[in-house]
Amino acid sequence: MDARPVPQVTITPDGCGTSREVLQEDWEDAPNGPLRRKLSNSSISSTGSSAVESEDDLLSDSESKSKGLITLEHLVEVEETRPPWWKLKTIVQWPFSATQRRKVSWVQLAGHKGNFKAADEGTILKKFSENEMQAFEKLRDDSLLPFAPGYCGIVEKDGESYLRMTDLLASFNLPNVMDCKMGVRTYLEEELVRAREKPKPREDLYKKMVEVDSEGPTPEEHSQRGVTKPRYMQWRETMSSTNTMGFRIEGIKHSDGTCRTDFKKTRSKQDVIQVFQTFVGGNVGIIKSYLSRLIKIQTALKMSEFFKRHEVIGSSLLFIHDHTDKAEVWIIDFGKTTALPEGQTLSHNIPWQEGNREDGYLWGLENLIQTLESVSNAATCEDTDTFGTVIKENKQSTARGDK
Ligand code: I3P
Repeated sequence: MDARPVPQVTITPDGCGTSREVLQEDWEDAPNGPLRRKLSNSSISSTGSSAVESEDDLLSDSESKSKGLITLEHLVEVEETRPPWWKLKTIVQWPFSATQRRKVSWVQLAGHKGNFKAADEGTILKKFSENEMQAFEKLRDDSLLPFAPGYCGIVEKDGESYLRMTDLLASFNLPNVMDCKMGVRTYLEEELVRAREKPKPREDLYKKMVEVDSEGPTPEEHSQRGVTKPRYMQWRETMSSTNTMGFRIEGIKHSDGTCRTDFKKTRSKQDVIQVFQTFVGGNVGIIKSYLSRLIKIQTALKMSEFFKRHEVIGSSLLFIHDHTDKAEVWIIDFGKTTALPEGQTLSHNIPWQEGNREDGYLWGLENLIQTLESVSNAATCEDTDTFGTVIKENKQSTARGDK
């Protein structure tokens, strides 16, 4: 049988494989033991490739460390009877039969690598997190339910617990995927307190910081070659659009398999607009579908009892579209979503001050909607020569359908 080579997925090395091993001290320090560590599950991406011999090889991963959403694509020797880009939409279509095993490349845009495992068709398994499980349980009768992955319960596999959830990519054909981390803050207040009480400089975070900005660390941090986690997270927030816009772009995977995760310095409104513009390829239909879905999410968030009573940190909006113009946005990653004490609620719209637990989620969402509106206007306005700079006032609200 004739075998056809398929272009290898090209992966941007930035940020890839830069996460560190989990250290014993992380567990020891954790207020709630191992589960505390499991709460931490969202961040930027990494990529890798490996010859997969079994379902489990995929994620038992000596490639280790880093992050979440997984897509797989064939690299080589796809049989003639299948289209050249015959694709595993996600790990859920695993396993191959013995003769179908192929070298695959996978990419993760968000969440810690090694967190996912294959499951029955249409679902994926994500490493158990108490916070995430609680969130899914509480969302069962909340207005946000239609916008979060479907939750199918806890699954035990190889001595580990997983949450089974729907595979959001399963209904797409060669999707384009973008992960936007929401909110003005990406660390929990308790992480701040812990770092203050017992500062633990980390070399891996120092190195990641220097990689982006050699001037980033203070002289003291340079001499100890380490930065604490909240310090790193705060630096990430100021370098990106987290602080200024209440969301940031974490990673993008295009339908051709290329992946970008080098958005650590994507900060200005204009830069963010440009990234979105490239992502949607100027397709007004897709932009409008995204906008309409975001506005529905905004309405649901404002009605949501769950949202009112939770600090939502490190959660992302996942944008997915394909060449059929199908476009969806999903709320994902609840590993650092924590319930407030009884009786306390958040506005999600006012500035954070330590102690108030505000996360700026709604403010970020409003900015995200305005960003998409700018992209929409730019795509439809012939008079616009530079995205985000020359946008006609009277077109500002067209995407929302305002009169
Ligand atoms: C990571 C990112 C993640 C964070 C991770 C950071 O940095 O901020 O959100 O995980 O912490 O290293 P970057 O995006 O620059 O790679 P959590 O959100 O789960 O805390 P970690 O190294 O302790 O996993």
